[in-house]
Amino acid sequence: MNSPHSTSRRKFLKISALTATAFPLSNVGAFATEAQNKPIVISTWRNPDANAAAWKVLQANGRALDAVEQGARVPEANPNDTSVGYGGLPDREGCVTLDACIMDEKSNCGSVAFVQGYKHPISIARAVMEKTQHVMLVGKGAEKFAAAQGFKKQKLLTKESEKAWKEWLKKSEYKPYHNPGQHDTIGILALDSNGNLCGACTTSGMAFKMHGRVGDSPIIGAGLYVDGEVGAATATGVGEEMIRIAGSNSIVELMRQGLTPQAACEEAIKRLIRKRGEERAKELSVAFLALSVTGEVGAYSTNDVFEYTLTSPEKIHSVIRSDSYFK
Ligand code: SD4
Repeated sequence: MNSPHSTSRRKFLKISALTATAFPLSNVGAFATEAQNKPIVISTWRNPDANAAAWKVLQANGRALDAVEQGARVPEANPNDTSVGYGGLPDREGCVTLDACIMDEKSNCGSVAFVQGYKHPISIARAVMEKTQHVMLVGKGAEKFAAAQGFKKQKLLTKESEKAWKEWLKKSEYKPYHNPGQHDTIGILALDSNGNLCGACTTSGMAFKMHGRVGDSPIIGAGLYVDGEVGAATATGVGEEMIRIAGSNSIVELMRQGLTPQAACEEAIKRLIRKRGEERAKELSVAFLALSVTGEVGAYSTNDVFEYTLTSPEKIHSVIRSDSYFK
């Protein structure tokens, strides 16, 4: 009889063999030389205003890094976006705690997690990247750093979010596994006209999470990964799932082996579903978005609620429905 290990090893070898045959490793690096340098921005969910802010930077021949930061700052400042920044839904203790990270074409990166009292964690993450020797600062340390950098402290809990929290407290049921359509963390990827690829991701995390919980969004490799020679990926949904499979990094590595961004996103979602089993995975809302250094886009999600916003010279802030595993 086969052990479960030998079965899954065979499955793995089958997948690896397919990948290797279809996409020989000699393709590595091909992306960089074929880049057409057409600017493009993609972001998770319906985010035309964020894309517009990023596009403004790219149209002025600016850096992809500035574009993704400017884009991410838009939902961070919007009180009606209850998954990001100001107005984000709080944890179960009523605290709005924010996670964010940013990464450039040379794999420089900065990240903050469990930050309270600052509206723009993405800009604090960028300051971590550019002004410290570290990649990640969390909690009080990140807040102390933000204050020293001149970021202004402010209250992030709006009346509406406080009301939603008080309502939640009545039953205090945390159901992150059945929440389709409720996620609107922004992951934003941009390619500038110099062929540089950068990404940013920012969120207030899962509503009513435990105090101190950190999701995938500030974790380099889980909620965001960028390799300027290959491509970039970002994620939204139940963060614990993306962390388990190092989702965004896995997608970029699959692209390095020659998979299209679409095929790579699909493989990451299928990997997650194989591990969870279809029954349980049906209740998981997870989506990935990817961009190759040649400007090719991929998007795939577990359930059919995910959409993303694309801006290119041909398509101005178009909202596109992603394909999904469960229809
Ligand atoms: C998290 N991935 O903290 C985030 C949640 C999310 O829209 O995507 N919310 O797990």
